[in-house]
Amino acid sequence: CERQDGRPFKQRLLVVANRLPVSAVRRSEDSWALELSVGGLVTALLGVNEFEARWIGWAGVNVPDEIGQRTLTKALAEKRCIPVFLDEEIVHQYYNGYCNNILWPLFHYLALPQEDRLATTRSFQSQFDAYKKANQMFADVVNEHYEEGDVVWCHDYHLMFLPKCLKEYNNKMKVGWFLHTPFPSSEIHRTLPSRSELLRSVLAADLVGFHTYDYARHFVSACTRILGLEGTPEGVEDQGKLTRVAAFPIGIDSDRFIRALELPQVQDHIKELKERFAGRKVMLGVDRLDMIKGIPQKILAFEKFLEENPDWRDKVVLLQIAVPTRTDVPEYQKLTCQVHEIVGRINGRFGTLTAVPIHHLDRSLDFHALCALYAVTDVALVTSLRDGMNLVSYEFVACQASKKGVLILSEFAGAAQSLGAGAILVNPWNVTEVAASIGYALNMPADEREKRHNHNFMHVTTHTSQEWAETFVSELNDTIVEAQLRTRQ
Ligand code: ADQ
Repeated sequence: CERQDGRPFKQRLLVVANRLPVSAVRRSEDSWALELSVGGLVTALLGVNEFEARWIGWAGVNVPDEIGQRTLTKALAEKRCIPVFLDEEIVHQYYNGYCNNILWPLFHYLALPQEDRLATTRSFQSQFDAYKKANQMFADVVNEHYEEGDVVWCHDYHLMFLPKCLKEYNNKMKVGWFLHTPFPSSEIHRTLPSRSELLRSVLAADLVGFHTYDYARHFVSACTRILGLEGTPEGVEDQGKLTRVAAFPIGIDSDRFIRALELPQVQDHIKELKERFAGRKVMLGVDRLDMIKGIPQKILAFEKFLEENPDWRDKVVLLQIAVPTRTDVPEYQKLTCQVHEIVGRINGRFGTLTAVPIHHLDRSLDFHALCALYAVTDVALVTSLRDGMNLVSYEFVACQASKKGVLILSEFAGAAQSLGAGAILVNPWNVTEVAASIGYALNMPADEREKRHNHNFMHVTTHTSQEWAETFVSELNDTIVEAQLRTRQ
């Protein structure tokens, strides 16, 4: 396709997510420092050349003044980013409240403590009102920048109300929505006071995507049981309008990891780590410090393994790298203390004057250090209590071409559906089972390790993030064509 001026035509993709892929720090009244934060979604879309992507989202800072908003908008435009300005009160009610205190635990099957449950019940309506207001603010910005022919891709549980707002502005807008977390069983979703409004709003989209077939099925059942709508193999039908619902499992940019292993600085890191842990097997956990990741359960399973296998005590080390998130939330502060307490107790119990069994870091690692760690690991431990997909397990596999280490993976992570044949699947709540799996993984013969690794490596290198993004957007384009065909018939 070409434009009239002869330049190749690229379809514009408006990616709408709660956070922009850059963090902004104010240097003076009218100057900003911007730092690109490379998360799963950013790297997924960086590799997609078929579209001209623009990002719309919150920059993570409160900018109450007109000069600040004008200068930040200008600075972000150079990075193809468009800001949505949310004030502190909205952020508190919409982001900390409704998104992180209500939807996040619910979608991960986590019950709130009794006192939080009562407080949440009291503040529910005001938080939901703020959620709708914030989603409307995102819609205003999308609508302002939308041009005919654009596709709009909304992301995650923060923006479930957005498809409806967008279609109210312009029914012809092509709108897709993708959920990065699990979608829970309809029995869980139906406990939400706003259950119907949220479902109806998501159904306004042309295409609704999830990581796994199970999540898609739960969503369709919720629409059937709660809204009384008909589920079809393609999606959900309401008065002749079909919303396509399907699974689009995300991947990683595996080449980026594989290439990084060749870099001299990564090779240096690998050498240092090998020397540091010579004579010991390395086990690794890399997680955001979040309740869904099952970090205490993982560490308790490791303790059980050491308890039952005294011969291994000075021959294995667990490196747990945990990036703190949502540090202002008391529940997360409690989790940090709990993890520190368990690690301290186990190191006191099994450590020696020269070595400790667990190295726990409360921080993020840079990309090169992370690749080196993945490469020297013998056994990776992913024990999420629930996880939409879990990209850490993919990243580990991508970096294991020479070592062929073992992945122990929670059956409650979406990744269990794609890497299950090569990984050892575990129920993270069952500490005895995880401890036994650690022993099995550490003693696994080389030919079995190789077979398991090859299976997963093949998957990770062929189901990439680029393929994920291209498939979703191309299917979104097709749904529109289908809809046009139907109206023409
Ligand atoms: P997350 O819950 O953040 O993502 P995950 O998929 O594992 O979980 O992605 C985490 C990313 O952060 C990975 O790229 C990892 O390398 C990085 N990371 C984590 N800890 C780190 C550390 N200590 N240092 C450096 N980097 C670290 C959400 C959902 C997931 C879903 C993704 C993508 O919860 O289920 O897989 O979105 O859809």
